[in-house]
Amino acid sequence: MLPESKFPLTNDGPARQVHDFKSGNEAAALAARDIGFHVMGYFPITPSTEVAENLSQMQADGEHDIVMIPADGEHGAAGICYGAALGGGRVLNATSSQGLLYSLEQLPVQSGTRVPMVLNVSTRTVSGPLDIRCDHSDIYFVLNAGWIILMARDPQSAYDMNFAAVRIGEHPDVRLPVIVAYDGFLTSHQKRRIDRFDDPEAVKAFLGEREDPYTALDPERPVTFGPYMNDPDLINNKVQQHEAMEAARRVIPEIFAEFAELSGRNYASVDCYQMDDADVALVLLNSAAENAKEVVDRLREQGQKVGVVSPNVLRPFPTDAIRKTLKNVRAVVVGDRGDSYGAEGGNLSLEVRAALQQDPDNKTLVMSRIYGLGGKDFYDTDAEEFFHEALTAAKAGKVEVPFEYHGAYAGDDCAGPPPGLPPIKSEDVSRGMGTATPNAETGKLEVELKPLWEMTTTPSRIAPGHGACPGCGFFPMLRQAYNVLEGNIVVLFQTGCAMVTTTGYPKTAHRITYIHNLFQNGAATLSGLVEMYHERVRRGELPEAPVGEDTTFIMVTGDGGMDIGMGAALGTAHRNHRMIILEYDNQGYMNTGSQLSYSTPFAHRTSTSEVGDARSGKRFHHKDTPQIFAACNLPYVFTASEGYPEDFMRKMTKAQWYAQREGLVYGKVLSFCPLNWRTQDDAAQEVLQAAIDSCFFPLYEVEKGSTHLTYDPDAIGRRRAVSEWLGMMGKTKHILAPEHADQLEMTEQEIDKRWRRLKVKHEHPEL
Ligand SMILES: Cc1ncc(C[n+]2csc(CCOP(=O)(O)OP(=O)(O)O)c2C)c(N)n1
Ligand code: SF4
Ligand SMILES: [Mg+2]
Repeated sequence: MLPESKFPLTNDGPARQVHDFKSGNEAAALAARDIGFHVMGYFPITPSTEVAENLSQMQADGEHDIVMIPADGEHGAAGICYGAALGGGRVLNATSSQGLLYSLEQLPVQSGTRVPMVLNVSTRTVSGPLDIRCDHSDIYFVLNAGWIILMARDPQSAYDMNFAAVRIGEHPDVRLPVIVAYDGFLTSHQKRRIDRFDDPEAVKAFLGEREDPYTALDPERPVTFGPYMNDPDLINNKVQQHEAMEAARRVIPEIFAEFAELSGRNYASVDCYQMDDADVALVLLNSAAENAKEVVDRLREQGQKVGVVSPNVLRPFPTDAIRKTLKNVRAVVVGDRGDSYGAEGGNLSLEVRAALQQDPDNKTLVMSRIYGLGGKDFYDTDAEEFFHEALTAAKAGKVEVPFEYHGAYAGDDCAGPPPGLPPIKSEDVSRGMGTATPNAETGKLEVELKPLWEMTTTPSRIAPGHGACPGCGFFPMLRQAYNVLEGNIVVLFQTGCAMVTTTGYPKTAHRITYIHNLFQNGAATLSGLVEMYHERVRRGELPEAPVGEDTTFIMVTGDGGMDIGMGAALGTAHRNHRMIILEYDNQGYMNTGSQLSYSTPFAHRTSTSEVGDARSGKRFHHKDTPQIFAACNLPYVFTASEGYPEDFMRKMTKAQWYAQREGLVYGKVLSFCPLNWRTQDDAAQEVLQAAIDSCFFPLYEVEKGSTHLTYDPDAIGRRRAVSEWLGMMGKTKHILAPEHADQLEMTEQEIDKRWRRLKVKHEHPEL
């Protein structure tokens, strides 16, 4: 029986609730809606992206008014959240894997200054190599960040823990930010029955108001947040942080009890299954523990006294509860979905061992197993094996193998990658399809192109057959670029559709050297390689090539890569390394399911700028990336489109010339994406043409600081209305509806303004 409730009672029970059928991400988003956070700062990353996507749809439908701020990367998202939380309201974020790691630097800042918020982590393997599926290697990185970490084993607990997280973090004795971690895909994407609140008053009463001792928005009480603090004071700050964590040990059960009163669902710091008389046990986190419980039932039927232990709270680590639970257990296998390399155990194993070690009488044998990495499934047979190992150790009274990877297999030394097309040699592709010659009078380059039909005979540096959608514009674009590029090329692809669709271990479509780095750092990585190349040539370690015949370095990036990777790209541009940054702009984060990028135009529909009765489309204008790079005083900046091959290939010819001799080149290419633009697969030509003729995407170049339009629709009488272009795509049709006339007008005005400025630059010799 639940104690008498202080919340409004419905149906003679706890708060009124309804059944629903939701995944973990959906449940987290519903919790966010029901909690009514003030601000969400976020950046999309699989598998947590759906939290923001669901909230975007709910917002478009008028279901909540959380201010959702799409950050330029997770580091930015963490900053947005920190800043917002300093203002005293409730703040939310959701991320995974590299996203969590990219925000890691900010996490201790927030905990160290004691600013509560809630961060949902849909756990995923960290790179490299890149793997989008579940393990706990990301969450393990955060164990020392000073955040409370609640584990959610299924969609129901993902929903519930968000409510508890708000209260725990804001408790006056705690005041710490809180993570709610659930398993990527296994929980984030699997739908289960959940009960969710249908009782705003009861929820409101449970949550109460956030009360901050100080905020950054109180002019009556100006406060200094984060003063410069050295020895001898800093250690005291850390003691207070430690004390806050210790207070959380007491507060968490209290809040869980209150939550049980509200919901009827009871959480303990450690979830124990059949542990009262267990001889052996598995200690596992989240969904794997649920699988193991089924095996417990089977083994118990066979007379084996087995059980499962699974912390619901990882920080503060429930040391006492673990020690008590395992006191009489003879052998335990601790499974870690992530290694602490070189420590002979993952973090959970190490902490369980440490907890037991504090009890001098404890005799429990502990084995550590690394399992389920990179999304490797944990089946009941795996749990059976673990139990078998624990039972064997218990019987023998000793552990044969204290630490091991479970489920790894020996590679076949003879296998090797499957044979593909042979690598492309420099001479195969150096065929003079584009020739750049400096004009002594203008100081600019003039380009001669061979006829298009002749170019079709140039072998491609990329193999035919790829995993992209039919009609994807990236491949024609790359083909056109490669047509005119001479000699040896090294490419670095940042994360995105182009990367994912051309490499999938153990295969590659690249017939030249290819590198992947994550899109927050590709430009810096390639700049390092460029300098190593030139230095090794200078030292005589690599052959010196005549000027214009040495290796060309190209970074291929999406428009999203130029959001999160902008800092690294601008650093690279300011250092003026001899390389090309080639951006294919498909107007969104397509690889992760069409979220808005800063290059997504105003009012366009994406999965994080949904269209509904209350809201519709992206809320700010597209980023003018070429102008940003032009302001870096680079030798050459251009825009192009795969719909204008000759124009693009002329520009690529120039790009190579400048990148080999003078420094960094940046090019932005409008690239067709039928899937997310919501068009027919074969509509590239007409849609791109309309984007260019409506002056949304002007074709121009900035050569040595001077702007030159390479296509002027006004001058040749081909200027078209912006609405013609917008009417061609499913993602923009709503803008033409009468009720969105203001969006159309704002779009037209912005496009026209940018176009007029560009024309002025084109006409002025110094601009
Ligand atoms: C630090 C980090 N955050 C987020 C992601 C998830 N992510 C991978 S690709 C991608 C979108 C890339 O967009 P863009 O550069 O435009 O390339 P496209 O997918 O459109 O081809 C995102 C958000 C990631 N891999 N790493
Ligand atoms: S989503 Fe768009 S960019 Fe990505 S492969 Fe498909 S068509 Fe190409
Ligand atoms: Mg993109």
